[in-house]
Amino acid sequence: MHKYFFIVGLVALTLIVAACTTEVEVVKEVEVTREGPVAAAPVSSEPRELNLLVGSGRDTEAILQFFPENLTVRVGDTVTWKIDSDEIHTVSFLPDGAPVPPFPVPISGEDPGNFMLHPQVAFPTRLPGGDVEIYDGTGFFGSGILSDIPQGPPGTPPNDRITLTFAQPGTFKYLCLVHPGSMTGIVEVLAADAPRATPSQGDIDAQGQKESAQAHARMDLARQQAEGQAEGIVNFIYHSDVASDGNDSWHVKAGATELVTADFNTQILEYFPQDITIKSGDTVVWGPTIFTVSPSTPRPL
Ligand SMILES: [Cu+2]
Repeated sequence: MHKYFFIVGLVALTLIVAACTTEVEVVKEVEVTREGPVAAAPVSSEPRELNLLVGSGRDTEAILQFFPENLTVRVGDTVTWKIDSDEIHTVSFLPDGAPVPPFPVPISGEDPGNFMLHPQVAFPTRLPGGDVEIYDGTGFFGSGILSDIPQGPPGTPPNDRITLTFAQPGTFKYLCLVHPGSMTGIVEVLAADAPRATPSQGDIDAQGQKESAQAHARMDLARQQAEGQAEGIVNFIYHSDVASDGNDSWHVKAGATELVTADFNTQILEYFPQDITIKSGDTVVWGPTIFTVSPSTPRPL
């Protein structure tokens, strides 16, 4: 395709240059060749090792997403997901039709008010130092809580990744058990000899970076909305002076997310505002984000 455009461009340039001179040389015969559709890259039967990232954002910013979210591999390929976020996540494949394990579960034999993390959420299915797990499309495979901060005794490496070798063709959905409602991904596994080309690590990185840039743009928008600076959004860090006792009631947002597109994958773990000055007798309500585009109520601070 490039060759075709190059030759057409060369012809056009020749005609333009010719037209700008007093002695016009007419090009009578030009050989233009068009290459056919780009041939699929030769299918490699060599198993590959591929890498994806889990989450994004540091400190008070958390993006609940896999980068990239969708991946196509081939039977025999090995995929590693590595945490890239201060927020904790999991990479978990559930058996078909299995319910999502709850995050906290009661502790057997203890007070009903005592809870613990569900073991499928907390712990990896691969034993430390064990062989890479082979995913055949059935059973439960999980990373446990991924974090780049070591959680064990001194010298213990962080549980910051999960590696799986895919042994069966199919389309497999996985999710984060910490954020099961908003953080999912798909691995499509082609047969080892399928004629379709699969993305290279470079393609995967490029797609991941593109999706990450889009997510960070939504994060920027979420902050603008939370601070009341986004177009069409009033500053809803406000106080109400309608209390019957004459005291003011203030609302402080606990956390923020991008609301116009209802994207709950970008989260800001801050209070808006962080600092507030009130008078004795006033009431402060910390609550979830209140969203309004009305310029009349609530009253801007
Ligand atoms: Cu998560």
